[in-house]
Amino acid sequence: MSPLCLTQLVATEEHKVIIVGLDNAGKTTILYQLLTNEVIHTCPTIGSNVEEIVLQKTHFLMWDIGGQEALRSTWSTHYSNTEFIILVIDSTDRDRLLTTREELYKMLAHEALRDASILIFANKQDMKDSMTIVEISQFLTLSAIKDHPWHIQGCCALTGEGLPAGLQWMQSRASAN
Ligand SMILES: Nc1nc2c(ncn2[C@@H]2O[C@H](COP(=O)(O)OP(=O)(O)OP(=O)(O)O)[C@@H](O)[C@H]2O)c(=O)[nH]1
Ligand SMILES: [Mg+2]
Repeated sequence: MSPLCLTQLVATEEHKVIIVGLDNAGKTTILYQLLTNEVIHTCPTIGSNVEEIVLQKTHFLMWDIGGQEALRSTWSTHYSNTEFIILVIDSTDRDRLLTTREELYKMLAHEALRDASILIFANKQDMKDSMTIVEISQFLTLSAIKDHPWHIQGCCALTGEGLPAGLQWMQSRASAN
């Protein structure tokens, strides 16, 4: 293989990302806001959407997976080779934060996600009654997570606020590996 081919291969290395979280959290809205800088009209995702997002030569292949209860058991079929988990939380959904917490710890204990880093998007920060990053971090006991790199970022998928900062964290982790 010529050095040029090798350079091209390295330059197009893709980092696999799964976007998970309960239904209505805003996963699909986030994916397409990242891709197009626009808000798209979404329907509940049955199955998955996959898109490539490029940030400063870092290529992320992002799988947005449906979050309805009946679909959550299918998340694990997407786990192999995952480098990043993006967990999206509807910050107004106090009633289901416990369910999110259970799903988070189930994922972190999964063998196939042993080496994955986790970005938590506390979405819908535009809503008046949204929980703060501190509240969510405490409820999820994030500071106790020692075996996976993690980061929590507040965001609003409608305006895009907070999304670049989250992506930037992933990019810095991707180049650290
Ligand atoms: N106010 C507000 N609404 C949002 C935000 N992000 C998403 N939404 C709305 O939340 C609803 C659900 O968004 P989706 O992106 O379809 O949610 P999802 O997580 O993909 O849901 P499933 O596909 O069922 O798992 C839509 O009506 C979005 O417009 C946000 O930051 N603020
Ligand atoms: Mg969706």
